[in-house]
Amino acid sequence: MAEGVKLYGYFRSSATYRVRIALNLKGIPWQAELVDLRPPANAQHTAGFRALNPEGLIPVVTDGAHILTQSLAIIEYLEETRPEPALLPREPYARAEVRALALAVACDIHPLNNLRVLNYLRSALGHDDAAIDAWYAHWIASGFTALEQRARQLSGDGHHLFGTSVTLADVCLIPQMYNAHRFHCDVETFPTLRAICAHLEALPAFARAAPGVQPDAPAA
Ligand SMILES: N[C@@H](CCC(=O)N[C@@H](CS)C(=O)NCC(=O)O)C(=O)O
Repeated sequence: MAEGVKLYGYFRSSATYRVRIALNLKGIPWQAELVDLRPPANAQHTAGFRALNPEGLIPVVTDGAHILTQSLAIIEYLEETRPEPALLPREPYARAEVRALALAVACDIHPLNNLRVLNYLRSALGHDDAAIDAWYAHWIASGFTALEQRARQLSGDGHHLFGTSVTLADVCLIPQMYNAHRFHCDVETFPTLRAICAHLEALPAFARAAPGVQPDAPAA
């Protein structure tokens, strides 16, 4: 019998958080495999993990013999193999708009603030914590300013980034907002995004995916 879905990740990884939300929304049973990004473990750099993903990045999903990397590719794979409930609208223009919102987070905000980028700023370029926090806050503010404007245009009910049901765009927004809070970024000026997140965070699939309730999270 083929093995079920395994998710290699870490509680605080926002790209892993996206996949946890998608798995939960689709009701797919999954098993967590811990990849501890913290030193001294640095598990993403071990030979064993790099055999799964030479990029040294999480998440990785295995589905039977399939090894999948890149959170959005993973979620689109889940969408195609387990179509219900759909995370992408059917209509092509609407699909493109949802993907654009998701990519605005996953390609234009998140990579600039990823752990390895912050580590490089600190270790190789010699920046201190204040400079790194300023870097982080700058890219959150820049990305969220555009996203807030898009949300005002595209949300159908003030509870979803696009339309009136949960989409891939929401799956990407929530972990990015979590990161913004974690790095003490000012999100007061993004009321539409905050209202959307308040609604989504209370949904069971999102609540069960939250970093703080994962088995590898430190006890509160
Ligand atoms: N584009 C990738 C990004 C993956 C990524 O950046 N993962 C982070 C955690 S959120 C990571 O593994 N960082 C390890 C490191 O920076 O050393 C995706 O969406 O899966």
